[in-house]
Amino acid sequence: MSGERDRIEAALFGAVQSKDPYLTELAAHLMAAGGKRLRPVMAVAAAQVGAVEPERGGVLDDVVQGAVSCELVHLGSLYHDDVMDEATTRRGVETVNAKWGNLQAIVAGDFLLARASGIAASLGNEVAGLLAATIGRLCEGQVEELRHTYDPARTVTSYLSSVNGKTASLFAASARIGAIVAGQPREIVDTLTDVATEYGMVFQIVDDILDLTATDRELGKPAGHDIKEGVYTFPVLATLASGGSLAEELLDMLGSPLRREQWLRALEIVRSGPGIASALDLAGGYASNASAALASLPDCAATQAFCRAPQALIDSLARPSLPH
Ligand code: GRG
Repeated sequence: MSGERDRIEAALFGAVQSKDPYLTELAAHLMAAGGKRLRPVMAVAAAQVGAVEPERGGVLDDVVQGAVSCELVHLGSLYHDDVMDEATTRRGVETVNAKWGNLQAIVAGDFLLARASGIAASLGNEVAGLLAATIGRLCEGQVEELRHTYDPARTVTSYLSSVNGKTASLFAASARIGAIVAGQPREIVDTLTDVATEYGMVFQIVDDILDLTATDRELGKPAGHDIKEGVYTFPVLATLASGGSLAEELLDMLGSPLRREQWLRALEIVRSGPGIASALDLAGGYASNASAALASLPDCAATQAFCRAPQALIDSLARPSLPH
C-alpha cells in the first residue's frame, strides 16, 4: 500500500490547488497536519480485493481519485465540525477556525466539498450520486447527535443511528467507490459496502471509548470532550442504564454544562463503571458481523486486511497509544 499512499498524498494536495493561494493554504492546512487516511486506504483496499498479488503500477488512477474524494469529504466535515465545537486543536495542530476564524473554516470546508464533488462527477453518475447521498448522511447523523445534546434520556437507537450517519456511511462510501471504480462484480461491491459499514460502527464506538479513556496527547485534541459538550455516547448511556448509586450520581450531574470538578467526577464514574466493557461488547458484535460478511469474498491479501481491521481497532484500546 505504500506506493498507493504516496499517490493518495500527491492527489490530495493536487485537489486543493486554487488560483487563490490563501484558499489553497486554508484547504491544505489539516491534510498537511497528518491524519490516518483511513477512508482512502479503504477505497484502495476495496479495489484490490480479488487481486492475487498487487498489480505493477498499482490501482487505476481513477481509484486513487475516488479515494481522494472521500478523504476530502472527511476533511470538509472536520472543518465544519471544528467550527460547531469551537475546537482549537485537531491532529495535534491548531484548527483552521482557531488560526484564521470561523468564516474562513466554513468556506474552506465548502471548498473541500466542492473539490470532492468535482472529482466524483468525473468518475460517473453513480459515484457522484453516492458521494452526494453520503454528504447528506453525514449531516443527518450530525443533526441526530445535536438533537440529543445534553439529553441523558438519549436512546441507544438514536446513538447508533447518529454513528451510522456521521461515521459509518463515509467508510461504506469509500469502500463502495473504490470497488465500483475498479470494476468489481456487484456482489463484491455490496459485500464490501456492508463490511465497511460494520467497520465504521466499530471505529466510532472505539473513538467514543477513547474520548473517555485517552489523554489529550494521545488524541491530538482535548480528551473527555464529548461528555463536557453534552454528547452522551454509548459508554455513558450504558453506565446510566446500569443502575445503582453511581449511575444516579452521574444522572444528577448530566443534562447541562458541567463545572470542572463535576466533569472530572463524571469521567471517573464512567471509566470505573460497566459502560466501557459494554461498549467493547457492542463493538465486538459489529466486528463479528464484518467477519461473517467477508466469508464470501475471494481469499487474498486485501480481504485478509478487511478481516483484521475491525478487531485491530478494538485491540488498539488495550495498548498505550503513541502521541499524535
Ligand atoms: C460538511 C460533510 C459535511 C458534514 C456536515 C459536521 C458534520 C456535518 C458532520 C461531522 C461528522 C464527523 C466529524 C464525524 C466524526 C468522524 C470521526 C470519527 C473523525 C475522526 O476520524 P479519524 O480518526 O481522523 O479517521 P483522522 O484525523 O485520522 O483523519
